[in-house]
Amino acid sequence: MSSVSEVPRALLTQGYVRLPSRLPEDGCRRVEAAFFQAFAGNAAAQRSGELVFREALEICPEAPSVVFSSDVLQAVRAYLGDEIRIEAFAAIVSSPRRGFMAWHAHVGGVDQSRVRRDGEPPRTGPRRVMIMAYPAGCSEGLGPLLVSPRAFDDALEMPHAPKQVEWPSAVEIQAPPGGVVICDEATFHAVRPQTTDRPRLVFGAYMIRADVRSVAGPDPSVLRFRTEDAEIQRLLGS
Ligand SMILES: O=C(O)CCC(=O)C(=O)O
Repeated sequence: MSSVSEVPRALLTQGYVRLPSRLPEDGCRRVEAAFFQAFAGNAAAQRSGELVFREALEICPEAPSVVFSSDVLQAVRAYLGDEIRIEAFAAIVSSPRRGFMAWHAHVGGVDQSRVRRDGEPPRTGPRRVMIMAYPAGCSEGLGPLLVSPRAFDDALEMPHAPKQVEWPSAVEIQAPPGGVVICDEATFHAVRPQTTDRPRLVFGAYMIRADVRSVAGPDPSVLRFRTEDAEIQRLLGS
């Protein structure tokens, strides 16, 4: 993809898009240092190989301003429209101990199973995306992302077993440092196991159209965002 005008078509026809631009290098370095330090200091996370930071601002208040760059927001708005909101925002740090992250999607929000149970309004058009931002990249050895391309109206059912690493439809994405991938909520994705000892960091941000009633959210952590950043305040609806 070389320009933002191609984002809507990419998301409608293949369910994901890699942004041509990268997040700012200095911001990436600072958020990386903050989250890696928190991961290193957590004995339970060292054992399990994964730590999910739902209160990401407590670790690094700058994180949303780094992830919601103007290029990222322009791409999301091209698909969802001008009025968008942050539904959830978290960081995940992992090590090779975690192994394979099984295939899943986020129809209705972070926890798709909860949304199914509570009843999701019909999905008639683009309404939610998941932004995956990689300050240190996800190159070979560092857990490349796997996505299963889909057109917007394709069936929502999972086509293969969640723990089967190699889906015949899978596309592997190795993002460079600062790389960003945006998926429609219905796009199945997974993460290959890491093979290097370096920790891996991903920010997962869920954005919805402002007029969409979110069954799952907004996430309590997002409601606790305190920021001077005017653009982020707008994205919070404040
Ligand atoms: O770690 C990644 O690359 C993807 C994260 C993910 O799939 C998720 O948080 O739902």
